Amino acid sequence: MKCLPGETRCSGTCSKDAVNCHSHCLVSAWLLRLRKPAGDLVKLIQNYIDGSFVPGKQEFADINPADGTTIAKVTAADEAQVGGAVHAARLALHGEWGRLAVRERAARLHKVADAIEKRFDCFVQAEVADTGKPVSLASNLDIPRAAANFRVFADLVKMAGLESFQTETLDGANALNYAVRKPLGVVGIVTPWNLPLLLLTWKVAPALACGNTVVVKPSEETPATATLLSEAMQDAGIPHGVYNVVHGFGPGSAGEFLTQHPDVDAITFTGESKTGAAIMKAVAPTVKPISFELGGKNAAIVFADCNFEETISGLSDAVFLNTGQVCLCAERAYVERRIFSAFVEALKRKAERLHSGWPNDEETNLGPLISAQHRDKVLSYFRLAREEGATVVTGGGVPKFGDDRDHGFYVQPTIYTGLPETARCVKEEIFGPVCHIAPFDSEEEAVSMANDTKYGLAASIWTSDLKRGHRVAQQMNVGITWVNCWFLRDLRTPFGGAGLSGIGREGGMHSLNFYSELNNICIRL
Ligand code: NAD
Ligand code: 6OD
Repeated sequence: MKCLPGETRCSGTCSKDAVNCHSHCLVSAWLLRLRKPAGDLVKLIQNYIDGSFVPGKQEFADINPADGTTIAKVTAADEAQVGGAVHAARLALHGEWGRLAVRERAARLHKVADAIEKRFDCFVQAEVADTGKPVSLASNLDIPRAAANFRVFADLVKMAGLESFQTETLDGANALNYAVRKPLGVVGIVTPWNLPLLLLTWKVAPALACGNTVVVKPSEETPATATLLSEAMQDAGIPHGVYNVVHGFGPGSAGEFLTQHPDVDAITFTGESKTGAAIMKAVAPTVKPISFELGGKNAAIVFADCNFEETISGLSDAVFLNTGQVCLCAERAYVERRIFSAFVEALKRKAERLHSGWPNDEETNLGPLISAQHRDKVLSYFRLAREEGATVVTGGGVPKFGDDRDHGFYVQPTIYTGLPETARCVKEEIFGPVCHIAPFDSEEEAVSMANDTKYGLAASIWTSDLKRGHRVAQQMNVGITWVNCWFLRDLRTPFGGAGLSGIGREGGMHSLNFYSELNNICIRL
């Protein structure tokens, strides 16, 4: 693995491998961190605008959630630089990128996927350092999915057809209607920190496949892999200005500068519901297409006839994967009363066997939360649950390690029972490794409790009776329902949420339709 361009001092031509390079190379910094004491490896993560890495006007710290150390400084784009990125993206629409045939665009997107795979370890280490997630998760989910996002949408756009109609009007005229697909233009993409590269590429890949150019604003907590992706774009021959990255925060910073910018043609956003509301206000004056993937308070319904072992294993993932920081995680489980006690006991045992280790330890399957601020929020819900009358089955606090992890942002995997359905801990998204389990007596009651939420992202149903699986799944007021599985993804399927969980659907043709402007052409025959 060689040094990367884009750093303040590295030209990108350094011949040393990452571990031996002492220049200010982004990825080598993280690899070296594994061997050197903290504090001497502060690197600079820059914006990527019109094919160049540029420093911004203000710096902020990129913190490693596993031990609270600063792993890099990030330089935030000011309003003029965000405007510069939008301008570069506008010009690039009319350059080489705009003239490419669809098959050539698709070929370049495959090359982006190749470039991600070539730098696989760099991406994995960058994601692990930024998020504290277990290396096994970054290597098996986040980074492979990022490459897959480019491959799937590259292939799909080549196959995509559009509807046509032969029309006979009442007065006997004949016409042929057919639609053509054009890019929307400059797409602004704002993303969160929980699955940083996976969620960013989930939007960048279809946007580029449809011929758009993009300005992305990754989360301030996880700036690294979006920046590394710039280098994959360069490797793949994506022209300057097609992919731009601006760093910073939300209000009064790069997020707001981008979403308010009048020359951005569409906004696609993943994050909290209340941020979605703020962005809706920001885009309203210029009336542009929006796609929102927002929060959730997802339910799992477990029937007594489920395969018990498989359900415990599936639910353990659904509650604790990525330390519960997946929008699809189940924070509410409804379990048929006959198996309630056995189920609570088995999930407790599973939770207590999770290993909260260093992220780069292969045995680790529970990392820290993303930040001190987020941990404060999760701990405040742990306190609230007690005040609301919960029984703490397990967890509810902070683990003690006796090493530098005590400066990180870990919490214990936590299970509660005994809360009323009206409790705030049952109603509000916590976004941590926590679940409330309640018993039910009838299918109707389970459906009614699961649907009693303002969110509507995902649900999972666990039963051996497939007829019941279909019946219950079809009554869920959500965008995605899994039966006897969770987070099993086919990227061609619609993805999104109802209610507070989002607006619109992405995935497969839904993404291609969002990222395209359709022009219907009617020809009188
Ligand atoms: P967040 O809303 O705080 O931040 C997301 C992004 O929005 C960040 O880049 C942030 O800087 C930016 N932002 C914040 N305020 C802004 C503003 N006023 N204008 C423009 N940009 C702004 O979310 P988060 O804490 O990063 O992520 C966690 C949340 O995301 C959870 O609620 C989770 O459920 C949700 N999420 C949803 C999905 C989904 O697919 N539905 C996926 C992942 C995460
Ligand atoms: O798998 C996906 O495509 C996707 N958008 C997952 C979202 C996970 C939320 O944290």
